[in-house]
Amino acid sequence: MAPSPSTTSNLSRESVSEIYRRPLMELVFQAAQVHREHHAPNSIQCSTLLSIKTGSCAEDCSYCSQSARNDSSLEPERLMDKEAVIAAAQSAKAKGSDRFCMGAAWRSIKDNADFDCVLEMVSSVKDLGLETCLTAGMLEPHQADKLRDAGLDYYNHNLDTSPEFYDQVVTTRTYEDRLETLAAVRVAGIKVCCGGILGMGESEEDRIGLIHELARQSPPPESVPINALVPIPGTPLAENPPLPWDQMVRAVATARILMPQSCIRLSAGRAAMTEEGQALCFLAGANSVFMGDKLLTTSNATETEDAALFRKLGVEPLNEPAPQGVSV
Ligand code: SAM
Ligand code: DTB
Ligand code: SF4
Repeated sequence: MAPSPSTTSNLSRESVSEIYRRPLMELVFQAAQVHREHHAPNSIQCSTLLSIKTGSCAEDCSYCSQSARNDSSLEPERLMDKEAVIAAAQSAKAKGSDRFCMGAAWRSIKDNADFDCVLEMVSSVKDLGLETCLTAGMLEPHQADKLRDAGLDYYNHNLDTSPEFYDQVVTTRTYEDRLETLAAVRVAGIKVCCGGILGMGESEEDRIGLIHELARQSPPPESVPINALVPIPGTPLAENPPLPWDQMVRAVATARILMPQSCIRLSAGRAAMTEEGQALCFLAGANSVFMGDKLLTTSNATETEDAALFRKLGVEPLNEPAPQGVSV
């Protein structure tokens, strides 16, 4: 069955812009109120990422270390063994993650032995009592059905930026392609994880445009990763200046106000943020992070740093970490 066209609400971009540009203290206060109405304010959803297939990707995403077109000196790796993936998921659970997100550097999923293996990985991770998430490029409706049947809870596929700026970031697949994949995920009954990247040289209007596209999906994505560009040597965006901290706070707060039920994730780029910047984002409604020393190919905030920050803020992972030395 072909996916139905994605449904969108009549949310206007002007109304998103009005929220995004409110005085910052007002904006954070309002977002914090919305956050408290819909979520436990001291609880943080923690996902762990694992790159199960790394590098040699056919797409030309200008931010990415894994594109074969970028000279990032990354060593490509074949699909990992299922046993190694299960071991990583067990360790993530013991450290306090509640969701395990597997990333494959594929342009799209193919109906082949590797996909069969990924289906087995999803089932095995699910059997550990973790939520499962996969990000593996474009997919078709029958593949989404197979993933759902294997136990996939979330599929991550990002819009990355506004429709207007998109062509300056990726040329090998269109915004429309991305929306089609998201529709297939939705129709299959898998929850949608969809967000974008800030700091790629886009304007404030583009950041507003991205949040508008996310928030007008009906229903909006259950999970919204907001990444700050991690500039990677050898990629076209390697020398981009860092995102001003207030832009991240504005984006989080606006997303929280417009997508009150969603999980808003402070994602890539967190390692470069100050503790104070992260704290303001949590106050403004971010309620999820990637936990663990590594994202897919780059470093994350370390487990030690996160434990210290969580203690200072009085926030806790949804899933209590196991006592040290205990495997679950
Ligand atoms: N190939 C799949 C895809 O593109 O959907 C999955 C992997 S891809 C690495 C997942 C997402 O990570 C991208 O859509 C992008 O938003 C984010 N990402 C990748 N490289 C990044 C970087 N250097 N900085 C920030 N976010 C990044
Ligand atoms: C998302 O939005 N961010 C994650 C996840 N979805 C797959 C990936 C971040 C990747 C950062 C760069 C890297 O480690 O390669
Ligand atoms: Fe490939 Fe995904 Fe990286 Fe784009 S973001 S180059 S699709 S791995």
